[in-house]
Amino acid sequence: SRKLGGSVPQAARLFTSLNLSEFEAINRGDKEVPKYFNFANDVLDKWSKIEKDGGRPHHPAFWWVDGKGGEVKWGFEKLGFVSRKAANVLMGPCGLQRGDRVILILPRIPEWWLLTVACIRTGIIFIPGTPQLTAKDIQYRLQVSKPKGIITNDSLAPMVDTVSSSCPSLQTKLLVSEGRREGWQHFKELFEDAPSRHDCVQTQSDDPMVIYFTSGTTGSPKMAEHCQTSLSLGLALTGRYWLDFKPSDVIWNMSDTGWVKGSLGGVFGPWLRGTSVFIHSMPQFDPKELLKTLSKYPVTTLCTAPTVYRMLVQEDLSSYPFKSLSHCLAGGEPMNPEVVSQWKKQTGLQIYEGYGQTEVGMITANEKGKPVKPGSMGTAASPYDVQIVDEDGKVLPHGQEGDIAIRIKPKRPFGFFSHYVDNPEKNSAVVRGNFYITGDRGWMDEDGYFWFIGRSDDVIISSGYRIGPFEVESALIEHPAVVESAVVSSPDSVRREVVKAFVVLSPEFASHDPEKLTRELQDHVKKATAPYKYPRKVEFVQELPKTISGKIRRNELRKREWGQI
Ligand code: BCO
Repeated sequence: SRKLGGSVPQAARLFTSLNLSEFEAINRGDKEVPKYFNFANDVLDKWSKIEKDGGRPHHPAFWWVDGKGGEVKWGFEKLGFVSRKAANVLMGPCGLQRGDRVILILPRIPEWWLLTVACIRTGIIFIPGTPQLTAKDIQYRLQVSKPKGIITNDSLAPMVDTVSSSCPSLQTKLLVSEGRREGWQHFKELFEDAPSRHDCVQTQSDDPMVIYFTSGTTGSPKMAEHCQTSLSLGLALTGRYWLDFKPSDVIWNMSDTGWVKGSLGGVFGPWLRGTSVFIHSMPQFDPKELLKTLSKYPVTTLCTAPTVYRMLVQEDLSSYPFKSLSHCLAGGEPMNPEVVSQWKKQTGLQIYEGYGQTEVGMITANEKGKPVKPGSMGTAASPYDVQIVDEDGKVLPHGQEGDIAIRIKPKRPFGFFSHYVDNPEKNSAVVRGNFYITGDRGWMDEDGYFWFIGRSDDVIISSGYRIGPFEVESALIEHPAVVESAVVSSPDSVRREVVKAFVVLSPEFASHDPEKLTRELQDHVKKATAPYKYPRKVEFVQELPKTISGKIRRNELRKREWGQI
């Protein structure tokens, strides 16, 4: 049954309906965005009160397990208590203040949630990063975002220490681990001693809240900044009919803490609705472990990447009777219709695909209650007016391929990111006429359903990761064997597409064993940049196709990979 704690209690119903209708009015543009908003104060602390008054089902707001017997359960009241203490750690011994930037790189451990909420309480701008980042990635992030602090664990702290001398803005290093490290403050110790009283800062709705690094075709990742309301209200609301949360639901959102989906499906979306956030922290992804967890815990909603469903349908699903699962969501990359029907055949459950981006959240979705067209990304997610446009920004008729775009004029919709930080060129490059251009190509059918075709640029979407070819090429060129390389997407049955590198070798390496060299280059990339970007396919070539001016024609190589030429 979907109803864990019985019917939604009166107070909770009142809270969700009152606030959501107000927020939806803002979404539609019928109401002004409130001048002040803070997710911790205006949402979490309200749920804490409702919970205290007995108005919420009796299951945790946050429920974390590690599969080895470790378990953490916090109600909203406890979440408030621990995040206030953490807020005092940040503002007290760490010397951080409202408006300061902090890089937050932690795996899926409870401290990530509590420090995220603490940053919101204090108005500290947090910059999440995946724990797969390497020293070089961290150095780049430190140098361009100029944060005052960094929070990480003992696996990543040594990397930070190798690069922090080149980042003069950095004053505070906070270690989340059992052990200690010279030059780092120890979170656990400071947390124990921290007072539990903290007055949430009064943030304005348009104050910055979070910055995500996001990859593009050219250069290194760019900083996309979200304000206090865009992610926490706007994007959570745009995903509302897709996520379909009730306070009695328990969602397991599998996305990493470094991605916007980690916050949308693991913080803002569920907690806006009083829903329980469930996390099984697996050091290494394992489909069998995932299925065991769904059989053991009362997870009602699973949100994960299509690659995960592709891996799951290869398992014997009949051996894992799900305890409570009733709503399955997929996002981050396109889903294939065969997998949707295999999953439905074996589990009886529909997969609802959504399509979104770090910058703007959910763009289209297969919403609960609407017919699903397998293979389609669903219809425009409220309040976005999503269209297919041509190169002049003119709306194209149904059925015609073009750029997937969101109308931003005359009024920029609620939920949009504020801007790319310090990047006027990128800010103007994504606008064409009245539209924000997503960089994705697709078409819309006569019923308003969107169908994905591919990227209009060289970005690779593999297993839900957005990978910039330049980042992989930059890593490859550091290896002595590589004279030059071109990185493009290549088809793959599980990850839909993978990174493929075409490599021109230096003469000294030309006679090396190609298999050994492939592994060496792959390992090199895994060390030089976040490992998820490593080229799963490598081909050695004599030369790369180039334009007359000497620019590598990635497009030609990609088309070759996909059998288009
Ligand atoms: O596959 P390999 O074993 O060859 O390589 C894997 C790892 O083993 C390796 N690796 C990881 N840490 C390493 C390391 N190697 C050396 N040293 C380390 N420290 O690197 C490769 C990483 O690949 P992976 O992350 O794909 O691993 P895996 O285990 O195959 O995981 C599969 C998925 C599906 C669980 C994973 O790919 C995933 O989580 N994908 C989803 C990404 C996601 O959440 N995207 C959403 C972005 S936000 C968005 O789209 C906006 C929507 C609103």
